[in-house]
Amino acid sequence: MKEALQALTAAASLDATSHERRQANRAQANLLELAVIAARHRATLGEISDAFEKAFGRYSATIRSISGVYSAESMQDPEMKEAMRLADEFAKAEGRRPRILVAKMGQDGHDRGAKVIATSFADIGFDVDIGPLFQTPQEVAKQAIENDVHVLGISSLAGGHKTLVPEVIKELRETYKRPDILVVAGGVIPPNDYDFLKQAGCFDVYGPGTKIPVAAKGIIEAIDGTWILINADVASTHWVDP
Ligand code: B12
Repeated sequence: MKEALQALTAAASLDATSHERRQANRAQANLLELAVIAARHRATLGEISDAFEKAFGRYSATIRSISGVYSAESMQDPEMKEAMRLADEFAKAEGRRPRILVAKMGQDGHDRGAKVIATSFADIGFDVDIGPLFQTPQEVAKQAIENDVHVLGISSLAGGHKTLVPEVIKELRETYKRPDILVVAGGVIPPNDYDFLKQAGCFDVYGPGTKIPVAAKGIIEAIDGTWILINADVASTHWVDP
């Protein structure tokens, strides 16, 4: 297996060099074939990826979000107007807009929901940060702290929510002592798991078909003091309506 992986890296390294060498190499080495050979020698997908990474480096997706699309469609929606009004009021009272980090963790590459939320929440009046794909809970918590967000919004569509969401909450609470950062989750999460996530400290879960202004309104109300977190340092959260 070791030799098969080395052969893969060597061929990939040639491929990653000059155009001329690449052309010459094309005639000699088929990277897919070498990857299949490595797999037949019981190399894992991770080991095959590592062999490529040595030659090509790690791919980093650039996440772009655009503004104005959602508001252009929904300006007349009374719920949208209400959510925008709340965001403006929050900004007046707090001196800054409600700020959210929309994050993706684990091996989940479904980023459309995260982009929809990031774009529409920005149109509603949030300051929005959107994290890269494939982050660890530790990286996400660090980014949330560095960006000084009010809310961490996790988008999860690949079944990692029961591990990753509690881990990021633990990181915020135990490493950074920041139980005040509200954590919400969204995406394809079985409704049977909602209570588990809430017990772990998630404020709410927003599944497929979520009405965006309704979610935005609920989140602003949660962070502007309408709801008070009274028992943050235990595993479950308790909210009271004053
Ligand atoms: C599009 C899609 C893909 C695309 C993703 C493209 C992309 N760049 O996002 C592609 C083709 C790449 C893909 C690949 C795979 N997919 Co897919 N995919 C889907 C599909 C059909 C739609 C997801 C989507 O984009 N919806 C549209 C967005 C706007 O909706 P949304 O994300 O749900 O977001 C809304 C709410 O959930 C909420 N929300 C979401 N996030 C957040 C965050 C916050 C903070 C808030 C407040 C709200 C919120 O608000 C949004 C607006 O209402 C779903 C099935 C489905 N109907 O959901 C399967 C689905 C998610 N995929 C699935 C699977 C299994 C895969 C693959 C593993 C398939 C495979 N064997 O290769 C791979 C995994 C790739 C990877 N590394 O993750 C499964 C996941 C099952 C699970 N949860 O365990 C699903 C559920 C299909 C199924 N029924 O089996 N997929």
